[in-house]
Amino acid sequence: MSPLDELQSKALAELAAIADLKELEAWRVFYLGKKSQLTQTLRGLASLSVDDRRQAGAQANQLKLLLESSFEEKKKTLQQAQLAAARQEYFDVTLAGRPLTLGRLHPVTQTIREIGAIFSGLGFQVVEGPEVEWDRYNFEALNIPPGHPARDMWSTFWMDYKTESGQTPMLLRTHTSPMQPRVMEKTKPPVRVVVPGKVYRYEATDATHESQFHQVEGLAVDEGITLADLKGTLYEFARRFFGSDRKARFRCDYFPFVEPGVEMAIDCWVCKGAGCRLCGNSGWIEILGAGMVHPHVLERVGYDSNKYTGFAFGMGVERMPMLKYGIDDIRHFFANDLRFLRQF
Ligand code: YSA
Repeated sequence: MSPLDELQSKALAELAAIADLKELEAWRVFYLGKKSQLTQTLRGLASLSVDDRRQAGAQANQLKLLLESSFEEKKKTLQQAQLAAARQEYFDVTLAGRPLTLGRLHPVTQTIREIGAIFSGLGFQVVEGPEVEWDRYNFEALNIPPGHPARDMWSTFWMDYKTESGQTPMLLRTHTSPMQPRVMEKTKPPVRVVVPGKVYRYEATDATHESQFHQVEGLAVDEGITLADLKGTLYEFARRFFGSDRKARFRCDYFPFVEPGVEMAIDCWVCKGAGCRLCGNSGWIEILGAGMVHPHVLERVGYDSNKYTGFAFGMGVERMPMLKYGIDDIRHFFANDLRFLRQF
């Protein structure tokens, strides 16, 4: 084997084992650089006879071409491998981002927040309370003792709670009003709170009634509060929530924990007051019950009813977006149909 044959097989074997571009450059310098054996051989050709020079020159040049093309090929292979590896971590900052599927707040949650924000703006604080409640807060502290016929106004889900002294009746609160005595027990007047939350009624559902729905309770107690404050506050709320073009109406109503008691209604969105199936042909849809807090309720929590007066109200939350956006059935809110929920 001639020295150039040996050089060829050694160079090609080493080239095959090379795994990165740095090693490849060292290989090029060694086998094809100015001081390489091959370059020296080519330079030494001048001292040979014409015949020897022709033969040795042709072989050396052929080897040079082979090593150069093998080098280029290997370089290309290594560069492609390097690019492929880099692509795995490659992040193109110019690409448009993939859209995120964001969730959204349930329309009832949005409504509760909107109502809370309006009353915050009117000086009320937002507080929350328990959904599983004692009889004494849901009824007794509200002037509705056991056996009182007004208990029938709130069909109740009862449950028994075992204590050391036996079974004590508990219930799923039928309204947010039990938060009135709960707040007053812990606070001295003046009081101004709104209480959003879930309430439960053991009753059949229809287009405007659910067995689980939401209310926002309101309570204001201070010296000198009158029915005019109640009406002014609720008119202002209705103006901010529904807009000034909707009509609001107050009528007498009865609740054992207020005297006098009223209900507030808004003109029906479907018939604009003319009368239809949704509003029971009355032209109005009731949104809340309210009144001046009964002196018995104030006295039970230790407030002096000669000094302090107050108003309270309890509004149905679902009825608000129904009126505002023209939703004709309350059951849409809890049917979990995304086509409905995505509209809000
Ligand atoms: C009254 C006087 C006060 O000083 C304070 C609060 C109240 C309201 C009282 N606690 C109450 O629950 N009255 S209510 O039974 O008439 O309900 C109040 C509002 O809740 C209704 O005006 C209506 O908007 C809504 N509502 C009642 N039953 C409902 C309902 N919403 C959906 N489904 C039902 N089943």
